[in-house]
Amino acid sequence: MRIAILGGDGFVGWPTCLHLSAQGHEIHILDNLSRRWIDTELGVQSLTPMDSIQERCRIWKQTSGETIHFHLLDLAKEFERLKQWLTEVRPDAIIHFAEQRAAPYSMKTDRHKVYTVNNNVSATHNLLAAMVESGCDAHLVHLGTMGVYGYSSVGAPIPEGYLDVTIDTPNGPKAQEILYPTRPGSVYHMTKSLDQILFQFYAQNDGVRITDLHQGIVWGTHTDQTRRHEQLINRFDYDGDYGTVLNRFLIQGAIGYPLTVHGTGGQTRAFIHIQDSVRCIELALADAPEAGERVRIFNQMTETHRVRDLAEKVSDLTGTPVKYLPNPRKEAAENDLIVKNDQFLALGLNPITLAEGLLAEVVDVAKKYSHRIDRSRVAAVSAWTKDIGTRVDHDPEGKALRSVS
Ligand code: USQ
Repeated sequence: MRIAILGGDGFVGWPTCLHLSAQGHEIHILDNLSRRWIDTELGVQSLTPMDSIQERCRIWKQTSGETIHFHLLDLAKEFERLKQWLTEVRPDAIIHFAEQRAAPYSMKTDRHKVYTVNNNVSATHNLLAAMVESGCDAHLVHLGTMGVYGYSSVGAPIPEGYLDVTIDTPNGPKAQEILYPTRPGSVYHMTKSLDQILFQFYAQNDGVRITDLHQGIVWGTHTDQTRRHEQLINRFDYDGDYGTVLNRFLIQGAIGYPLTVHGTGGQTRAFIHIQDSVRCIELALADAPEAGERVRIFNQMTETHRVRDLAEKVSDLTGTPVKYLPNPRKEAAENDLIVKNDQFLALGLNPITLAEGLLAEVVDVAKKYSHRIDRSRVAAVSAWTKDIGTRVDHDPEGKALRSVS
């Protein structure tokens, strides 16, 4: 297949490009490299030394013999160029990662909220409108998030996107299937909720074939392909805005920085290893819906864990203590979470779980590159509300945080 990977320079995008290229697909990355600019804005860098996208593609060609094409394009701002590109290249499938993906970054200031909404919603809508206008009938696979469901403790398993409900009508109760009601916990998660409505409309109105992957928190760093050459290494975020919880704990464990549990650590979240993430995308690609079908939604996760249990596990592995901190986020202190993921299991996913070996591999990577870590950027400083901001003002090492925000 000829596959366009939008946001193919990112944390899950890059290993996906390599995984699908290794299978013989023709890969085209479209990316505006905004993630690299955000590193510059925040004054942080990936834990792992990351080459330019052109250099990464050159090394992949040298290592595998396969070509990955790179196109510098801003989806949210360059609608006409996008339309022209789709008309000329006519991909069979499009994988859409090209959104600002960090919840803390999206809550940082009003400017970051506006940027996240403008960028994410425009990127998705431009893509859909351009696909229709250019007559591109590619299967669109979007990276959504488990966070669209919210984390209230209703107690029922979270279904894969749709909920069967009964509505009272004057003629008696009627059964209906609706999109699971969204309850986003950040501006970032809200944009993915808005994406769902855009997809529902374009699938129903124009017959666009869409799969939306509601992904959990990705952990790990290497995949089979990124291991093949030092310069194919994946990016790895540890800072308070872009680092995600398990990877952060593993890095903190590696450098002896007290593990930063927010609140009681009673938050339960869904997780998936990066190797499974790229495998799921491959499975979803091979199972495209027909034109006119409703959006196909998968829960892309393999297990759920409570934050404090993860911290204890990493603490046991590394000997670094756990520190319970005021939570910079507005979220339920404790929640349960049961998630259905039957569709990927039925398609043949054999989940990688939190094996000690894989946790230790991440700790080893973190130790290898620990000289690149700026300890002052580890603490999470982006507060969800102004009130919370005044309460969250010291990192686990006792330093004032406001001065570095
Ligand atoms: N947390 C800590 N300590 C930390 C960092 C986080 O206790 O040092 C807690 C947070 O308060 C939160 C939980 O861990 O309760 C998860 O935080 P996270 O930063 O790992 O994940 P989140 O903000 O939800 O976002 C990440 C990705 C996002 C993806 C989402 C999947 O950045 O792109 O969509 O995970 S999910 O969470 O399932 O919606």
